Amino acid sequence: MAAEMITGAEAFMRVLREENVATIFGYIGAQIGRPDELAVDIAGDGSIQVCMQELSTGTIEKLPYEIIILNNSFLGMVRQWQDIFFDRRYSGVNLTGNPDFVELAEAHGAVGLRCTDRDEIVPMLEQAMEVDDGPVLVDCAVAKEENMFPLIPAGQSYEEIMHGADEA
Ligand SMILES: Cc1ncc(C[n+]2csc(CCOP(=O)(O)OP(=O)(O)O)c2C)c(N)n1
Ligand SMILES: [Mg+2]
Repeated sequence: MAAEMITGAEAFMRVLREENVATIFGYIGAQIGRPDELAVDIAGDGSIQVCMQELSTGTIEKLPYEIIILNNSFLGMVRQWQDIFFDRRYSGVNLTGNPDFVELAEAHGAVGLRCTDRDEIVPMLEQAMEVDDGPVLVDCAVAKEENMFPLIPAGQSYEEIMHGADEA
């Protein structure tokens, strides 16, 4: 779901997407393949846990990529479907037991930063981009239960597309 937030960015950056967990592993290959550019993984707090041990690869190989975690303490895309189609009967989606991602980054020899306020993000990203001898992980707290639209219900067509309240 995190990758859905990148709108219009294709003009200045290449976006790797695979399903909703977006860029699992892809950013490491992208960084190795294009050493003169900066690979940025915009990840969910669920998806990063599939592969975050690869931070050690970044440390060993001195890869400068950034991992930006949009941390909503949920498997948000799955939670959204349970919210809309299953009467908010949540099952297996609450990630309040998440590890401390900043400490995990540091345990892998990478730099870990935590962003809890919108005003912090720009200076924090600038700080992250100054590190060029290893990965930086930025753990960003975001709204826990924000839904993502548009959405097409399972088995239906584009005619049944659902828009959020803020969308035309
Ligand atoms: C390898 C893999 N396992 C499971 C899924 C199913 N899946 C799609 S989105 C999602 C939740 C992702 O949660 P998170 O990374 O926290 O992103 P959020 O939706 O909260 O932004 C899951 C489990 C998948 N796409 N790929
Ligand atoms: Mg999440």
